[in-house]
Amino acid sequence: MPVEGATVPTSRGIIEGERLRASARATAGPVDTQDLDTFPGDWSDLSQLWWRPTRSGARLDLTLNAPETKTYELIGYFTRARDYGDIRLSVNNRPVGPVVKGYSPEVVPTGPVSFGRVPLRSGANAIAVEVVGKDTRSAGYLVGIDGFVLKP
Ligand SMILES: [Ca+2]
Repeated sequence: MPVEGATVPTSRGIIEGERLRASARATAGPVDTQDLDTFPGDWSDLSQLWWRPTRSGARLDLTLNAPETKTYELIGYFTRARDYGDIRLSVNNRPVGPVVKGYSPEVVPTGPVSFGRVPLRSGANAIAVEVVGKDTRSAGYLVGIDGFVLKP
């Protein structure tokens, strides 16, 4: 946990990945939240949704709430590390690009990844995260989701 009184950077308007845990359903692997305050990096609220599947093809279903029915730019913030996999997202059963490459020799935030403009409905929308492979250097298929931003 962050030190009380310390400034925890929280990205403006972000839907924190770690707060999507209650709605998260995975076909394989545990889904937890992970504090990232021991790593040097700019994660929102210094915490992420941490999914640990062990193979390609595993899928994580999340519910993302949109304030109104309209087209938003969907932006995701993820984590890279030496044992992370590559993922593809689908929004309401429609695949969106790009594939997010998870491998890095160090634990680092990806920064913003845009999935383009996607039509969302007011309230619950289905976000599926599928592991589609990994870098040959990666030791695993882990996935870290810092958060999402819906840009009107
Ligand atoms: Ca976060």
